[in-house]
Amino acid sequence: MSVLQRDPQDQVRVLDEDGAVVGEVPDIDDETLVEMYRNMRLARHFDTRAVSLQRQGRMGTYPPLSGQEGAQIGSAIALEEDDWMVPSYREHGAALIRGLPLKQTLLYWMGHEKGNKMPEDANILPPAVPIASQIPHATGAAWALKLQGKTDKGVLCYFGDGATSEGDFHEALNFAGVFDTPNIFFCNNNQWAISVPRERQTASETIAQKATAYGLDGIQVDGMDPLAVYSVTKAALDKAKNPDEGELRPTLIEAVQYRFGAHTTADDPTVYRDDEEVERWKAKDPIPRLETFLRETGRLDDEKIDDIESDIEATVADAIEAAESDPRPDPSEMFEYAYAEQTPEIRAQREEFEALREKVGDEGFLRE
Ligand SMILES: Cc1ncc(C[n+]2csc(CCOP(=O)(O)OP(=O)(O)O)c2C)c(N)n1
Ligand SMILES: [Mg+2]
Repeated sequence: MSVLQRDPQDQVRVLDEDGAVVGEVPDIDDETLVEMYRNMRLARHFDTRAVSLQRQGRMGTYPPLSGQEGAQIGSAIALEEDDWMVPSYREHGAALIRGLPLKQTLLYWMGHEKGNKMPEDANILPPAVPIASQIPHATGAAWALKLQGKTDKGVLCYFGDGATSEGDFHEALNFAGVFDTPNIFFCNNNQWAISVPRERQTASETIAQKATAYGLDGIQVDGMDPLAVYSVTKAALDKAKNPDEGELRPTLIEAVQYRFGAHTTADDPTVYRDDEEVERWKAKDPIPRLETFLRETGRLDDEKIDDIESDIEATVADAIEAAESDPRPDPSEMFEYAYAEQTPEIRAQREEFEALREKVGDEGFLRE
């Protein structure tokens, strides 16, 4: 029976908090398992460095991902090359797996418009900051694939628990059910939408159960268990591409997890949540859990971990160096990168901006 055929209240788990096996270990080769671990460590290290760059005034506002590596890497690794990823603004780890270089993520948060320009072959959309706005885009992209007869590709869309209160979420799921599109809707339920707790977001017992209203499978997974996340995402992708008779393609996955840090570097979480809560969730940290499993099954040892550590430190340092040495962007770049061909409105705005720049000079924009 598919892992998706269960009650939306029945959370899927593979590893417990101590890394012991409590469910069905997915069929993943040893190399990919170690890659999963390496990328989770890389995402954590990148995150720590990014927060410190912001604190040093070397980067703008940044949304940290620590605590969410299991959900991001576990799901992204399940994608095949031709699948699509539609992220929110916190998916730096998932995006890296899809082929978005760390330098590009840094440029985005350093305020370079070029940070919006996704590599052509990575099949990923740019970060979406307006909450839930990316979910109808994901349904539209999946519908387009279906209309083109390309249902061998799935579209994995990430959003937060707060996004499920937006109309866009409901419209996107409803449409996906009616048009039977190859979508995986992946909710990163990290318990908070800035300072609004999960229980103020919805009276539903789970977010996964919201799928039922749209006729879709809804599945809750331990989002800090990368193996469980991989299992459900892989099953949802397989079903999106190749449903059984009577099955609908789309799935809603609720990955239950916690963000260890602030909402963004502009937020102070100590004013709305207590240390005891943070400590309770830190005990579920996805990284040591996977590490214990990999060590105990002979896939990882001290020597390999040392190699991984020095490799990720060098990788992140190189990305920072590359991003910081990128030339300062030209202000006109703000009109680029959103469309393959500029719309008449954007062209007109650009012309107006350039004429004004000519007239008053760049200094003129800085006057009070
Ligand atoms: C449409 C819209 N409304 C409000 C905001 C301001 N805002 C930014 S993040 C956020 C909370 C989102 O929480 P959630 O969906 O749980 O995602 P998380 O940040 O926890 O990953 C809000 C309200 C926004 N960006 N877009
Ligand atoms: Mg949230």
